Amino acid sequence: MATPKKSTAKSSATKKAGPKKNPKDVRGQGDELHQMAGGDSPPMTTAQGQPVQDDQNSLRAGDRGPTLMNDAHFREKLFHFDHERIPERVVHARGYGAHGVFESNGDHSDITRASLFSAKGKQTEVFVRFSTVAGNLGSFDLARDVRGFATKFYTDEGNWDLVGNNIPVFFIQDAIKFPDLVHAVKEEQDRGFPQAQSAHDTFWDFVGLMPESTHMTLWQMSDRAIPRSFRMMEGFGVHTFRFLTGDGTSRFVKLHWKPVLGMQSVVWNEAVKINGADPDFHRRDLYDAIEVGDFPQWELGVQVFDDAFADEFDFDVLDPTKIIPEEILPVRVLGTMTLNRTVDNVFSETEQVAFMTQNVPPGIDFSNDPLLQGRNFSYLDTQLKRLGSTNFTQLEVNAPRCPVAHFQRDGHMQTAHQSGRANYEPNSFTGTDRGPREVGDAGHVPFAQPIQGDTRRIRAESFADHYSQARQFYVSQTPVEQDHIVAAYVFELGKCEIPEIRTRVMANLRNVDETLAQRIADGLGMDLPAASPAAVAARTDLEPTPATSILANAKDTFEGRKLGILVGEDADGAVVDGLRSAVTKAGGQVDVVAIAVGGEQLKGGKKVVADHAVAGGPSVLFDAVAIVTGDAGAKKLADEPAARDFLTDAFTHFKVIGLTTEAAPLVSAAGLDGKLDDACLTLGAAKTRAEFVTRCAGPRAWDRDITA
Ligand code: HDE
Repeated sequence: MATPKKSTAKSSATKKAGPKKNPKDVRGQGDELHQMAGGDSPPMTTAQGQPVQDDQNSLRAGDRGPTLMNDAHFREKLFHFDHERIPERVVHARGYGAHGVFESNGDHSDITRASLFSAKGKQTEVFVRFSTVAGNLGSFDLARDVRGFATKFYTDEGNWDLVGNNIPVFFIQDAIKFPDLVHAVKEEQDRGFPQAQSAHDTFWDFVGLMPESTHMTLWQMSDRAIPRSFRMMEGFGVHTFRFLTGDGTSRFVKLHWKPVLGMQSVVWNEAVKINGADPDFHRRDLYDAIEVGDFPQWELGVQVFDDAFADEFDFDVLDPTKIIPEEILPVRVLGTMTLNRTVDNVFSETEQVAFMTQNVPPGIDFSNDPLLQGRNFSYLDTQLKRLGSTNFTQLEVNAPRCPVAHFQRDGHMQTAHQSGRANYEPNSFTGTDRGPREVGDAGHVPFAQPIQGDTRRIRAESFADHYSQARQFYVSQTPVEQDHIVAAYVFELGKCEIPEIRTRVMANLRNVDETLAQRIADGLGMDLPAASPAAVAARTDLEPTPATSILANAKDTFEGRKLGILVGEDADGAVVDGLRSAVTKAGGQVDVVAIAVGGEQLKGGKKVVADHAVAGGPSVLFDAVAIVTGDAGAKKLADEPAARDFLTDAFTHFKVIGLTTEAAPLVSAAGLDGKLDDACLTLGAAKTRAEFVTRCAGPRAWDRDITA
């Protein structure tokens, strides 16, 4: 039995009261470590402002006695810690936010009186939160999922929340089905998995039984659901909204965000590996871009139309499972948003930001889209549940930047100084005692819509066509994108354990496109079932809409993208430096990867510092790669499994690859002898480096033969 240590400190209970220094031996190494950490510190206080004597040791009765309940600092510290978590969002739990500014490109008062669009150059502060839908807060960024794209505009006539997605249509037509949809896609209740995945029985069970989901499911199986970066995805308001002018004229609008960098996505196998290598890939990308001053930008635009135009379509513009092709109705750009500031504190800002579709300033109003109407009802509840007080609008990230004046009072965590005598209206006081008054037509005047009809639970017949636009989307994709859609269905349905669920989805897909259905069935190794009954057969005469394709609209640029240079021993430093400057000139970034993160010895003895060890910096983290090595380094790289994977993955992910001639042993070890194509460029003199970077700006090598 161990002998109890003898106490060296005397009991303070018998001593005179007064400030006392802790004996050094009680703090152990604490003091020294703190000194090593260095730096000037402000005095630590409790939340009540009292200076803290000791933050290392709780208050004890005697040297080895029990902890005392009158240690207010300890009690407060643990109390606060125990309450740190608030409920995560039911959907869109995993998100990342940033601040920025929206600038109007002109006076758009011909379509809306919304003040943020009233003059060229007018700036409005914004906060944006991007998110995945299904995964929990701690899930990974590259899940195959819809991305939320929610923007809060702090306009001078109150906040406008544009709570959109990166896919222009939705799974359901009526808000009453939203809880069912979300239950189906989230982890299954009897097992608690899978997380952040639609590839499971309950999701496909639900959508297989809901033909209205088919259109969105096609988008979700497309590369839109695995974006390369938040900075490279479009955003959509999804619903039809209304814009109102000063004279009360109403027009319908569909809202669009267009990324200035153009659209880019990753391939599925890459997404799967990114999730392992860097689960925070998207948030890191956004954070890094803003921190280096490479501010992401989007143009905000609208498709504007009136009732007569809406009536020309077979479908209903109130149906959120439909788009209006941009080829038929082009997007009118209203201005540009720039994200230029990362958050200071993720909890206070990104977690506590409260978006609500019903937040609209004068000049913006709603249509009768039943999904939008349901959302307008729902979002307020969520905020109360999550933020715990009706005063959530007073949190800095949610507070309007324009003056706020009303007679709403009190409540938990009220921080506003609501002074003056009258807290009701009407009142006969004057001056500061009187309080605010309504402003009539200067306020938010809702669109005066005549309403008639019987009270019924109905789905309008104009909402019945579930397949025409699904088909239109599929045929509008490039062959490469169609391949990806097929592969995604094969992957997802392959994860379903109940064959009938798979069969039902396939029966729906036959209504979309026979070739699509056949290709998926072949991939799954199953026979095609009979088509499910369709209320309205898919129209085959709709013109394709190439605006929905990512690849058909990709920009020829390396801006905002990243080259990974795998450097081997004895590499030519001039090639590394030359690539770095060429990429920087093209607006991209470079990360150096080496066998060890400490870096690599270059020819001539200089050392290059690495950003990643190759085992932690696989090629999936980069848009294009270069292998720059000397002979000795090439042999070492060839022996290193992670270096071989670096090259084979880049090759099978269709990436542009640059190689110095010395890299040949790695090429052989990666099994690529005789397979390098014209997107694999030899690196050497400045000219070859420039050609390589130009090629990197182009598309991936989609025609590459990646079969063994
Ligand atoms: Fe949401 N949605 N939603 N949603 N949604 C939420 O609100 C809801 C829908 C969207 O970054 C929740 O604050 C209902 C469509 C985004 O904070 C919740 C219905 C679209 C975000 C909620 C929908 C969206 C949310 C969860 C059907 C695309 C993240 C936490 C009627 C146009 C916002 C929260 C952020 C968040 C309800 C459908 C987009 C539960 C009831 C359609 C981007 O209130």
